[in-house]
Amino acid sequence: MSLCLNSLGIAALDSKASGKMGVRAVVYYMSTTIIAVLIGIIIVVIIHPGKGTKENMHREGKIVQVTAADAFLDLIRNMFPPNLVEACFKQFKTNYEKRKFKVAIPSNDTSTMTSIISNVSEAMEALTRMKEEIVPVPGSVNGVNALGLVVFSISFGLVIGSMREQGQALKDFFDSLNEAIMRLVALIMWYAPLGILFLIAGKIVEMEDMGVIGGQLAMYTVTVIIGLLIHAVIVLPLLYFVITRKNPWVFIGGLIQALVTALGTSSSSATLPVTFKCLEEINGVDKRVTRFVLPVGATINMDGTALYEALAAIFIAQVNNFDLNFGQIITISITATAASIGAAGIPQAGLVTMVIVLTSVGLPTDDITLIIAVDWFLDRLRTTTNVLGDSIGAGIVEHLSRHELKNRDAEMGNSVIEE
Ligand code: DAS
Repeated sequence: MSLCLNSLGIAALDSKASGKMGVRAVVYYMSTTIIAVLIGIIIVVIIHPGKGTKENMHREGKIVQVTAADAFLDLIRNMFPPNLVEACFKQFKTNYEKRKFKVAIPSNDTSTMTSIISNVSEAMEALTRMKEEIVPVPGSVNGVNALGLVVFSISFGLVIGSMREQGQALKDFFDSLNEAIMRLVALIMWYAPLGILFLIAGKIVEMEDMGVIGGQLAMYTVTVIIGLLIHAVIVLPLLYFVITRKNPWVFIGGLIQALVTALGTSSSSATLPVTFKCLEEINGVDKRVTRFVLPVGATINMDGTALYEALAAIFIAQVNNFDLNFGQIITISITATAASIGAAGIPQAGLVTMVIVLTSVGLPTDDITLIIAVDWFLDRLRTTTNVLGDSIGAGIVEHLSRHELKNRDAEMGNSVIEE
């Protein structure tokens, strides 16, 4: 918490540079999260780990088997005057009859588009309900709402920055406090490998107690691992190379300690101090960037979690023999993105916010128990992906902000010369 408060506060001091940086960071967060969700959906549909073992789902209204054309045209039909669409709908349907896609949609009257909207609003309502019921406040770390901390830190830093000389004492205080915290973290880091060893050893013992996991669950685990690997080993390094033209593997090599800590702790927030040190001291990323991008990223940018939630929701649908239609897939994409933003950087937060995704398409939330058995392991992998995404983001934002940062240095340099 104090690290977030300090680093964001100091970052906000330089409000000119941080304004543009903030926009670049948010654009990066959203685009990589959406790519991650798409990877999750594509990979689980292709591998299809969930065989319909549970009896067919009984939902209000009857489930009818219609072609994908119907579902898609149902979407279009409600956008144009009925007579025009009815005509082409009939024509399209006759041509399309041959290729039957198994798409199950509840035979309700509302159009797919409105059902997306109603599903998403229902999911958002589930999120607020969840805030009261299951998780005190998404994004909360040790009882403090990390998002609230982020907002306070930035505004506090902006205020100090506007105080000029009057704020100097506070700025010096936070600078030295930050230095002290980073030294304390360096001390703790030396013990981290030992702690990680015992953390994972303890979990492996637990796994043996649990006995062999079902074939479907094994396939599901493999599917998640493939999805996360595609995002972490292909998409993110490629994005870094395309934008910065630098070797991503050198950059990622500098992050090993942070990635191992993420693997061991399953917590982006707990890894944050190590991520700071790896980026600033090994990769040499400008502190004005890391202090802004990392705390916000650790709280709202969770590519691994987003990919996982979309994938797991579709896996649960498959196990329930429930074929999702186009509209429901869109709903899952939206709610998985929202759920990953709402998830805290703490162990298994992604499992909790999965409630939103399942609720949004009417899937049984108690089926989360199907995947809990392997979640302690998959959580480590998605947390590592989250930390990698935040770190690559810092590298990219620094590269895109290099001109502003140079100008700021020049201005600061001039002011030092003037003084
Ligand atoms: N463990 C969370 C994190 O720290 C991710 C998750 O639970 O999905 O990033």
